Amino acid sequence: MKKIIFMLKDIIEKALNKQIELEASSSQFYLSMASWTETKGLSGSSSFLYQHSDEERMHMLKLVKFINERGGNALIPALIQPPTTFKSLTHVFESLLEHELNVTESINNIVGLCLEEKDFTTHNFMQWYVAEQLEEEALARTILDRLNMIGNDKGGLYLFDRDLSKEIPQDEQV
Ligand code: OFO
Repeated sequence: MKKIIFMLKDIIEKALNKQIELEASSSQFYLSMASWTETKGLSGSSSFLYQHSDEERMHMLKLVKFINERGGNALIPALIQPPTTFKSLTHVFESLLEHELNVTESINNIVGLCLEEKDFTTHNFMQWYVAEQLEEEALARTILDRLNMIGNDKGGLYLFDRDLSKEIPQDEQV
């Protein structure tokens, strides 16, 4: 039998299920970016993005478990086709940052809702996502700064791509 600590309010459950959808869409979007960069020979960027896609799936799973453990029902969303082509590597990371900003807004809305509803357990759970968004946005901005510095320099792009693969822990490389 499930150990239920407290029942989730419907309004919170709905918001968390919407977040599952958003994390799943992040995973799909970054998977598409990974595949596109792979076809362009950008193997470092591609490994980085495959890994990022896996992380987003983990973010989604954390929410699934949380909802179910609290007596709710996690809803697994249908897959939506993400964009499949990009103008450049800079465009990839600009899209990634834009997507992350939307995710942050959604997380902040849930945190606000938790306070309104006095759901301090979910509020506490969501703090992990708040911290994660801070890291993800900072990383995306750093990557974009580097790309903007490189501009059209092919040698610089080669080194950038090689270095990006080094940011992935060995045991997590795809
Ligand atoms: Fe789940 O952190 Fe990005 O989207």
